[in-house]
Amino acid sequence: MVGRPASFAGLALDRPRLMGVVNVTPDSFHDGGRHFDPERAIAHGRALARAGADLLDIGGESTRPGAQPVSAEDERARVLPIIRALKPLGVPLSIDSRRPLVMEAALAAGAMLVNDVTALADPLARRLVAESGAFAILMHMQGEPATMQAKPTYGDVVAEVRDFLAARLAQCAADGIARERLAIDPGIGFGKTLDHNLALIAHLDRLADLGVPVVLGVSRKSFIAHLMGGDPPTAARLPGSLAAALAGLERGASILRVHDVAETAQAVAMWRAIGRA
Ligand code: HH2
Repeated sequence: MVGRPASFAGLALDRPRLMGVVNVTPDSFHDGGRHFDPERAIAHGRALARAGADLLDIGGESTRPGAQPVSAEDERARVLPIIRALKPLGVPLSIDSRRPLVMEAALAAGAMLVNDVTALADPLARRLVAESGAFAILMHMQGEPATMQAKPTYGDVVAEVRDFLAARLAQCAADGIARERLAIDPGIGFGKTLDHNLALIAHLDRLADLGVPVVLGVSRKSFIAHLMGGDPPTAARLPGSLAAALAGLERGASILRVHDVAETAQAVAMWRAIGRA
């Protein structure tokens, strides 16, 4: 058991931090199309910051199951105006991308954090993060978004995700990225069944033991619908999202990646107050 990290991306981790999601896409699984218009994306980012977001994660490509990739040029054109407009807020900005070209442009425009669902698989991405001094989130995914939910298979999902993230942390260190600049994420819903997702949240402490901050993204995801044995639309998945988020905090998550910042902030405030009482 190692001590918990004190800070990440300039934020003290003495309390849970909320990363608000700004999807500048037509097809994201929950809010696709809602903030595709740049003015709407910018207004949404500002609203999330007012609601208490500690970080804003800006994405220009959906990675939902079955999503088709977009070109790096299109992705860059979607996110850059949003990053430039939100920069003056003073809230740390994250670029949610797996493409070095997009990451590089986003960092130049004012982002300080790379959130990569491929955990910096591309050596160019690792070099970029090392040379720029940016922060990065390494997320686990089995397969590719287009096919990852076809047949997710693990022996021991918690051990395999932990081993993957430990190996990628070591690779990043070998490539010159300071450990203090890295966080890890189990990648809920990325090549995982309901049982895989539940096991990863239940045993998140085993990831936290790696000694870097743990990011958890459960917000509105389909495992909540699967638990209920049907398909409640994403609009009806807030209660399950909040319950899973608090369970993650109990087990060592430091940052929650959420669509609903105000609602999550209230749930976290109550959870903390009870913990202190
Ligand atoms: N989930 C999504 C995207 N990026 N990054 C991290 N670190 N962790 C996650 O759990 C995670 C992520 C999927 O959510 P969203 O961005 O809302 O949907 P889409 O990929 O359809 O745009």
